[in-house]
Amino acid sequence: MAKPIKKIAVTGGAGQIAYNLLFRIASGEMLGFDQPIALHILELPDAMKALEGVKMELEDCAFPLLKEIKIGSDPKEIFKGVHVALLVGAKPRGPGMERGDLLNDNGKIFVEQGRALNDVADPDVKVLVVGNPCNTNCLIAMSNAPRIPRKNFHAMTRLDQNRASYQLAEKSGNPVDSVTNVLIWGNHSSTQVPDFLNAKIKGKPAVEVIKDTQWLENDFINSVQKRGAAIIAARGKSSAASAANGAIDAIKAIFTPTKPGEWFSSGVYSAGNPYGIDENLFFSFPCRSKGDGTYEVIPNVPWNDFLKGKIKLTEKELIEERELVTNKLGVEKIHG
Ligand code: NAX
Repeated sequence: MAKPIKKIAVTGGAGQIAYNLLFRIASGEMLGFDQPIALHILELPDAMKALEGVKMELEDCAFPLLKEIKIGSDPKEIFKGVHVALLVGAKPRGPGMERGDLLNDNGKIFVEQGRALNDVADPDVKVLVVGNPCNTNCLIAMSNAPRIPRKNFHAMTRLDQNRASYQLAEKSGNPVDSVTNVLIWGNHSSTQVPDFLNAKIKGKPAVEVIKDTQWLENDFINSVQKRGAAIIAARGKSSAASAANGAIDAIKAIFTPTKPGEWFSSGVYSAGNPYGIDENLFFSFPCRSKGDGTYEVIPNVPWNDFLKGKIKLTEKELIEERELVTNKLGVEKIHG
């Protein structure tokens, strides 16, 4: 018997990440090739015409699993009954814009969308925030959706993890699928901490395979932290196909049992975390899943002094981001 339809919301549907994401979701790549789906796509009114075009293209793919496409600009309509929500749409940082301005503008989007999810989505909806600054936007969305379990919210650091995996594979001359246990700690920003200490290549510690501490502590970390900027410099546009791929991997990770001894990175709510990180942040931790859409943070992944120093910096940045938003959007929304 066919499975019941899963409804998937994607925001920013006329944007460049969505253009690389929607077709892959519709093909079955995200939730499985036996899972019928409905796409509910949200856009701003000004971009509805472009979204009509995307809808036409989705129709022209004749995807067998795609049972319905709903488009619109009212989150309360689009989020009705959704089981998975990918919050991609956000304003890009404009010239001269400070981080506080961006957080304030985008914060409002995630207040509205958090409330709409709270009111109309499936009560167990899984939410992945991609729109930047994604960790703090995720905190805002979660804070405005008290009916939805806090553990259902994720901020995307999977693209960063994938970038780090590739760098380790390339440096060591091994295929990328021989690299495991790569992990990003903290914020999806230039303070993120790509962890080489715990990464493995062909099951051996990456530090024993690569042996170049200088490269690991400097070039590796810098290249992952600054990869987004390098792509903008080369392509003239920010990462889109790789970001869409990261979003698919991030959702697949919570619907697939994690292999024993391995983990994936996700920005998750820090309450009760086993690492002593501030308790009211979305922080990227090592996670594992049973494959049922839930996850747990894996304890006891070791830090050395080098990692610890960097992790404290990314935590500090997230606390600062939270303060910027809290002042503008009301403390009770964030700490409530
Ligand atoms: P685009 O500017 O191409 O598309 C964004 C779309 O969102 C636009 O069509 C816009 O009309 C729409 N939008 C804006 N506000 C909206 C709202 N309130 N409701 C619905 N739609 C809305 O950006 P794109 O390249 O697709 O990037 C989207 C977001 O992803 C940006 O915030 C970007 O910074 C972020 N990224 C996050 C990454 C991550 O790893 N977490 C990596 C890639 C990317 O930089």
